[in-house]
Amino acid sequence: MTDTSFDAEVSARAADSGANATEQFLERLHGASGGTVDHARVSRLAGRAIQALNDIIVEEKLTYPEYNALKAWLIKVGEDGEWPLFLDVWLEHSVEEVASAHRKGSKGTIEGPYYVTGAPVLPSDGTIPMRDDEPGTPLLFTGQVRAVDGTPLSGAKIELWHADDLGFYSQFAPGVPEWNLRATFIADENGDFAIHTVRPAPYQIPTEGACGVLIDAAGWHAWRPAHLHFKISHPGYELITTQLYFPGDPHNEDDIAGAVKPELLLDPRPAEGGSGEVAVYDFVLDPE
Ligand code: MBD
Ligand code: FE
Repeated sequence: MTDTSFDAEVSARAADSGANATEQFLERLHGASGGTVDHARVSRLAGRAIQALNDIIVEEKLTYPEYNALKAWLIKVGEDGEWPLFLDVWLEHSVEEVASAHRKGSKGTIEGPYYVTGAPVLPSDGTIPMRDDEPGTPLLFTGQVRAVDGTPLSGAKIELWHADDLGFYSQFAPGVPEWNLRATFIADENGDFAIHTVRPAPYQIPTEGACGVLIDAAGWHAWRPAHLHFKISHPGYELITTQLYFPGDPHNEDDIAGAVKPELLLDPRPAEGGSGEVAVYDFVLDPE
């Protein structure tokens, strides 16, 4: 394969990934009820956002070329389907901080753009769907789901999704089987689970679209540390959306999405007598 065809393939994947993230988001939003518009709230939030931008323009003496570059870039974000990516990378961490500030249980963090519903359902002890030759270090992830008062949460749902060893998410990169590295596990009567998967690689957000243009122009990097995504839920308890990370990843300190918290670092150990690694983590849910 020549360098050019490799670039073309990576580029196609980035564009698909943005379009799919936009489509997935809108599909899920249409399922949710609309509710009535609180005009006072909209006026306050939109008014403050517009004022903040006006203040920056005046304080920084924004030029017309800069204003036009901004306009062109905003148009491109939409064309590339990268609003979910942009918002989840640069703003969602603050939304999550506000939303989970009252919690006493396990820490959450951002969902990101690559969650989908309807993954295969597996028992408490199972192997996530993967290819026969799935690259990467085998990882056994075990733990318990319980309430803040210590009650084991029998039948809790553990939804897990993550990138493969090359940093690609199924349903967002072509050529990956539909449910690869995505599943919902059902905890046993003691809230316990044992999930077989592979360790994901550090992940570079797609750099071929508008977000990549911004990253390049600003001289930033595009990296997120390797991470596993989860949604943990049980009736009567607050759902936790979270991610877990691996110690020693150089991007734990400078995650482009600002989503790493010290409580979310795993402590993987070499598997005894087997290949790969074992990591243990318990999820503690707040009552509703
Ligand atoms: C990801 O995999 C991710 O988790 C986030 C937050 C943004 C882009 C890609
Ligand atoms: Fe991710």
